[in-house]
Amino acid sequence: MMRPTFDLAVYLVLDPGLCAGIGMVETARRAVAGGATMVQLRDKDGGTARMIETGRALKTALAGTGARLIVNDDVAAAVEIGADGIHIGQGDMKATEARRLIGPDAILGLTVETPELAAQADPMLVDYIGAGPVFATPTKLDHKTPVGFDGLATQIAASPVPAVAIGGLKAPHVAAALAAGALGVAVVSAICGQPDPEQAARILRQEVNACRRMS
Ligand code: TZP
Ligand code: MG
Repeated sequence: MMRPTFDLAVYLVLDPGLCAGIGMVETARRAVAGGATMVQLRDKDGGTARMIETGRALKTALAGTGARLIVNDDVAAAVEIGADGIHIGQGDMKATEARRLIGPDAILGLTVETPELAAQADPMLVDYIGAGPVFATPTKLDHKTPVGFDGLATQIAASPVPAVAIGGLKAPHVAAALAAGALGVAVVSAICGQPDPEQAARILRQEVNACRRMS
């Protein structure tokens, strides 16, 4: 087996609360139909059993779409689900430990909040960084200090691995995020809980595609 290829263009981070209307699986299904390229299962309060149940349903829903399924924090759940990868933050286990547990064939993402942390991302272990937060956001109340697009660019310039930008990003911010060096945008509330998650994802994807064509 080989590590799956992935495209950070439109990276949906699921939130159980914001997805309450139609649920996380249906939100992901519609977002991917609209052009989301990655889906992260992030369920801070769900516990491993609920992660596994939702993750299996997500895996079925995304099968054959080309979108990658990433699990936040919970390596045991990621392995059980057969997810494409895992995403960890600075407060979670070290990248060496995460890589050891998930093996060589899974994608490993790492959140960074400073250029120093970005520079420390080891390309032998880490496949991409989540860089930011660009803006303050009510979606994650304990987020670190927002860095804006200049701070984002500094983080990404320091990183030896590709980056996706996160934190309060909506379609009008895509161009600035990509100009700062991000390969795409990671979003929660720009898709989760939107009246039409498919269309919301489509607009984000069109923005990313348009910016990539111009660069
Ligand atoms: N990490 C940094 S900000 C954030 C996460 C998970 C939440 C982003 O949510 P939104 O709704 O896209 O601002
Ligand atoms: Mg984490």
